[in-house]
Amino acid sequence: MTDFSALNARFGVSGQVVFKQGPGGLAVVEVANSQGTATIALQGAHVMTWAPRGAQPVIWLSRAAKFAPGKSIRGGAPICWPWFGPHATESSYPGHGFARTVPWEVIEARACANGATYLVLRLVPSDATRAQWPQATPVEARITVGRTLEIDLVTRNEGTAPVTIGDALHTYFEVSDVRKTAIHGLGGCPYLDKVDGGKRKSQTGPVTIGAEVDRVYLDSTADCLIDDPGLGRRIRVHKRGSRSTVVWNPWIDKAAKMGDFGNHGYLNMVCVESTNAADDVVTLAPGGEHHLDVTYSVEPLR
Ligand code: TA6
Repeated sequence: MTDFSALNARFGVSGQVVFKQGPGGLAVVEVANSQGTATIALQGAHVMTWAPRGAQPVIWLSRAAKFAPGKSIRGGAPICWPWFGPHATESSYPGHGFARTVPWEVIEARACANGATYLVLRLVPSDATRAQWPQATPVEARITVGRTLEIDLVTRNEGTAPVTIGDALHTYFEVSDVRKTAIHGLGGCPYLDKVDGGKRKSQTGPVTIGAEVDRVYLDSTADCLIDDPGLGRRIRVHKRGSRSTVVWNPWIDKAAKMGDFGNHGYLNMVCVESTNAADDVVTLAPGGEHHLDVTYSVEPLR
């Protein structure tokens, strides 16, 4: 049982940060400051909502999302760690790793001088996580909520041998109509087309979506720009420590099978994921640290 009084006494920030019970009994942090608002589940350090003050939500959270201990939440910014996609050798291990379904603890919460709020959460290892990942690699999510949202996922290798990880911020974005959305920043990149048997292809121009899309873009380090004429806005995804990007929309049939997308939910979302996926894994030397550091912002679409 989460002791909310103790959490609020230790980490609450007057007028900005409150810990409380959220949907499905999950412990959440509600952040509200002069620049923006966010809700973050302690399970998975999962940013479920974020909006700059006075603006539309930027992050899509499924209306049919299920909230339960040990289950991943459909929408928000799930953290995939310490591998992306299926485990390389153990098919019984969870897809996208275990980080998004286990508890994280609060390390720090404070108001920043510029009015934003800074939080640090750390994954709590257990016998179950150690059985799948015995390596000594503490991982923290350093989250800044303001007019922009920054999530810096930091992995440190405290062991004596090199460790290879994959990771991602599998972020779902809210769009007015995905069929009228264009994603810039991936032109010229090679990609693995997972809806076409993993064939290697090359992107020409912006990515548009009118059917199921599941692609791993390689050599992708530029900002991704999600242009949404319906909402008159451009979402910018600026990343460091990631050389691949996944673009995903399940489209109607897969969304219906998943059971937590809601009716037509797939039309109002697109995942543009800042990843270390496929061959783009990260090897950390002993003592080494990796930052997957992503800043999300919104600008008017001209
Ligand atoms: O990142 C794209 C992807 O790996 C897809 O293949 C897709 O099935 C998805 O993520 C969602 O995965 P999840 O485990 O959250 O259902």
